[in-house]
Amino acid sequence: MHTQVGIIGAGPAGLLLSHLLHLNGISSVVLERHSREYVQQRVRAGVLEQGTVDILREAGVAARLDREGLRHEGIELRFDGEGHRVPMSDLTGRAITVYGQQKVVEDLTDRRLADGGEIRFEVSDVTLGDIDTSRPTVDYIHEGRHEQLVCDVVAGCDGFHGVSRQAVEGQGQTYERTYPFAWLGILAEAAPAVDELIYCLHERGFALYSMRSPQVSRLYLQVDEDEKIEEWPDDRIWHELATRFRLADTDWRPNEGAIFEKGITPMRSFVFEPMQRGRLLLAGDAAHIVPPTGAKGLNLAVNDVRLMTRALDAWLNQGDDTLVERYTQAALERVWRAQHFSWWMTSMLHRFPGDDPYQHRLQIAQLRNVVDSTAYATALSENYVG
Ligand code: RFL
Ligand code: PHB
Repeated sequence: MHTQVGIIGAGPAGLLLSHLLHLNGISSVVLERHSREYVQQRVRAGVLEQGTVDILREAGVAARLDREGLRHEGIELRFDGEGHRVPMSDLTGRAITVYGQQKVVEDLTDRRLADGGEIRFEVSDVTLGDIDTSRPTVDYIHEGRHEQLVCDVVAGCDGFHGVSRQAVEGQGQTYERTYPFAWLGILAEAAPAVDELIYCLHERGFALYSMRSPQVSRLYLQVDEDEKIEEWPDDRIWHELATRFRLADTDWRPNEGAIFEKGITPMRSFVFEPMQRGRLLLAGDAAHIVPPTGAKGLNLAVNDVRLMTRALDAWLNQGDDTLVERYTQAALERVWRAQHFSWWMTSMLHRFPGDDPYQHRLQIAQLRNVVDSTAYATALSENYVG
């Protein structure tokens, strides 16, 4: 079977790429390892930058996002038992939208299928052929049969554990940092007790208050990197959240409710360069990941796809490969800014093993700078809203 762009992975990067290519008259086939149901219930990101929302709107896939997305104009930084609002929109003129990644994935899948797009779920043994030829191939197994895609270009959108990066791993450079802690995240049937996100530093570690809707809270706790989820019964989670979010001299605590999702996420920074080699281009988590503290992962994936669409449009529709050649350089500019921001937020807001009280006071001093100085607060806001 021939298609212009063979896309590996039906996460946000692969699905959005397929849709944007379609709008530019370019054909694609998406190959996904998991089932449609599995991909759509996978709980992940929640914060969309304004630029991400703009792209989804321009692409005509934001009807539900516009109805259900929660527009936020600030965040709270909480430390030393006090909350401090960072008025991001006043400082930057831009805002973020809280809208679950699952919903983005569902909206894009529905739209691709409604437009007659080809997404093959539950494929296995995806193998890339020679990417240095002008007709690269992708072999895979679907419904027990061996199939082959013959493409002009292969787009590796298969996330951090995918196969595309492996095809070029020996020919590039990786930059990596693993953090010595993880995030335990929950979804609960509980009305959020706040209107905006709270990023909180406590002596016992980081906590984050987020949400998915007026009825559903999304909360995170910093835990040890080798923490076992079985060691966190619901009562322990609520008790720890109440402790970390406590405001001095009050009994303020998150609203509690039935926990219907619980998971532990490792914290890692990773960049692979270059993001293009021969006829293979990488986008999203396949090429780079950030710890979730800056809420950047999904937004970077969307930015990569925006740049890749422009490059492939110029190449496949007009025969001009200049933008393809420049793809790595263009994408990495934002990637490294986001790497720095995510590292900075992570360092400022987490307890590291071996940290002494001196280190904790330094973190508090840094946070005070951010909330007291317009320059610091603006820098944080500009990076956060994107
Ligand atoms: P994905 O979403 O991992 O999708 C890759 C897809 O490829 C499939 N796949 C394969 N298919 C075929 N053959 C193979 N060999 C394959 N190997 C893999 C996978 O099944 C999957 O469907 O990557 P993509 O599209 O690049 O999207 C990246 C985002 O998912 C990720 O960056 C964000 O979720 C990160 N992230 C956040 N980003 C934000 O912008 N804002 C946030 O608030 C935010 N919070 C988060 C996050 C990630 C988290 N976790 C769990 C990692 C919070 C958490 C807890
Ligand atoms: C989320 O709502 O899942 C979320 C929000 C902010 C982050 C990370 C995750 O920094």
